[in-house]
Amino acid sequence: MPRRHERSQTEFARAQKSIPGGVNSPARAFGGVGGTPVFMQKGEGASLYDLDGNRYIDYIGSWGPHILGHRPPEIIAAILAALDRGTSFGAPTELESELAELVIAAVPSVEMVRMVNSGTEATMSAIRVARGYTGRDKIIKFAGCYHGHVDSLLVKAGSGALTHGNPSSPGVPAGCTQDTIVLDYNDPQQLTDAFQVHGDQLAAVILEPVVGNMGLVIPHREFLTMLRELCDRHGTVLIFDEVMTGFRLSYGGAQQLFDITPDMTTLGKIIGGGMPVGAYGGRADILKCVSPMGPVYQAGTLSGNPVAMAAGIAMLTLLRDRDPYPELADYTRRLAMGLSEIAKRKGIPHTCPHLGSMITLFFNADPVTSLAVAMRSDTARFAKFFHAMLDEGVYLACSQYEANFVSTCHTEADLEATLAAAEIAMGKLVEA
Ligand code: KE4
Repeated sequence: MPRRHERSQTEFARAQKSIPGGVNSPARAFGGVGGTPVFMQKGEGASLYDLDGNRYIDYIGSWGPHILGHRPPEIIAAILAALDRGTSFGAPTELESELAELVIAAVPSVEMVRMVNSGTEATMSAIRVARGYTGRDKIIKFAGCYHGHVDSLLVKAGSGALTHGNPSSPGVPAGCTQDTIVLDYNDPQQLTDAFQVHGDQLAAVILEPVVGNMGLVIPHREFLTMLRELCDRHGTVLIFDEVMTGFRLSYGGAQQLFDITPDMTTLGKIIGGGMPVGAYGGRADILKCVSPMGPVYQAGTLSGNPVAMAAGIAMLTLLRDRDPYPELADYTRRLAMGLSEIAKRKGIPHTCPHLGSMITLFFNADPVTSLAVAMRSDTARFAKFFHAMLDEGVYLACSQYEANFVSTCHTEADLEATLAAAEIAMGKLVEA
C-alpha cells in the first residue's frame, strides 16, 4: 500500500536547489520510473530505511557493493580501527599492498594492480594504459555496456557500424570519440568485420563480460571466445570491465565463471566494501607502463586511501573465507523462478535472466541478448511495477536497464515478502 514520503519530497525539493537534479549521480533520480527519489537514512543487513521511517528490502545494495548487506560488523570494525590511525596520509601504507595482494590472489589474470577512487577512473586509466602499451589509438566498446563517464566511452555508434563513434553527451568533443568503434554485444560477425578493417590499429576492446547496464545480459560463450582469439591475433588488449561483476559473480569474477583470461581487468564497488575504491590491473608487462614505473601517467590524491583499503581488505577476506556464492545463487534462482511464475500466471510477457546474485525482470517477451532487444522492453510497465513494489516495501533498481543484487543478508522471509509484493504489483499491471 502507498507509503508516506513527505520527508523525501521535502528533502528532494531542497536538494534540487543546490545539486543538479537533486542527486550526485543521475541513476538515483528515478528518471526511468518517474516520481520522487526516496531519501534513505539507514541501511542494516538487507534493509534500507527512508527518512519517513519506511523499511525496504533492498535489491540495489548501493548499485553492487553490499554483497554482504549493509554495515557488516567486520567491515565497520575495520573502518573504525583505520580511523583511529588517521584518514589519509598521501604516503604509501601497507594496507594498499594487502588489498592489492588479495585482488591478485583472487584474479589470476591480474599480476599487478593500481588502486583508484571509482570505476570510472579505473576504466579511463585502463584505456590510457592500453593505448600507451600498444602505441595505438582505436578502441572497441559495445552498445549498452556502461563503463563510467569517460569521455572516450560516452559514445554512440557512428553512422556505419564500423566507423568512429559520435559523442553521446554534450561536452564531449568529437575528437574524444573518433577512435571509438561501437559494436553490438553478442554479435560475432560485427567483431570479425571490425577486426578485419581495424585489427592492427586497435589498442583495446573493453566490455562488461556479463552486462549489468542494459539490465542483466549474459554473453554467448562463442562471443567471448572469438573476442579473445581476435585480440590475440591482432595484439589488441582485452579489457574486462568487472567493476560490477568482480567479486560479485564469483570470487574470481565473470572471467572465472566463463574461463576467459583478459589482459586487463577493471574493478570497483565490492572491492571498496562500501567505500570509494576502483582498481585496474592485469598483465605485468602492461602495468609496467604505468607511472612512475613507466611513462603512462595516472595519479590520485586519495587513491589507496587507508580507510577505504581497510574496508576493502575486510570485504575480500570475508568473501574468500565464507564463499557465499552458492547460497547467493540459490536465493537468486528461486527469486527469478518465483517472479517468472507470477508473471506467467498473469499472462505478462517477460524474461527474468539471473546469474550468481544478479537478476533483472525484463518486461520483454524475448531473451535480451543486446541493447536493441533490451530497448524493446515495456518501460512504462516496468515503471508501474517499480512503484508498486516500492509501495509494498521492495526497493528495486529504478530502471529497466539495471541489474538487481542479492546479498547474504536476504532471508527466506525476505524472499517470501518479495514474491508476495510481486503478486500484488503484477496484479496491478493487469487489472482493468
Ligand atoms: P563508478 O565511476 O560509478 O564507480 O563506476 C562506473 C562503472 C564502470 N563500469 C561498470 C560495469 C559499472 O557498472 C559502473 C557504474 N555502475 C552504475 C550502475 N549501473 C553506478 C550507478 C551510478 O552511476 O550511480
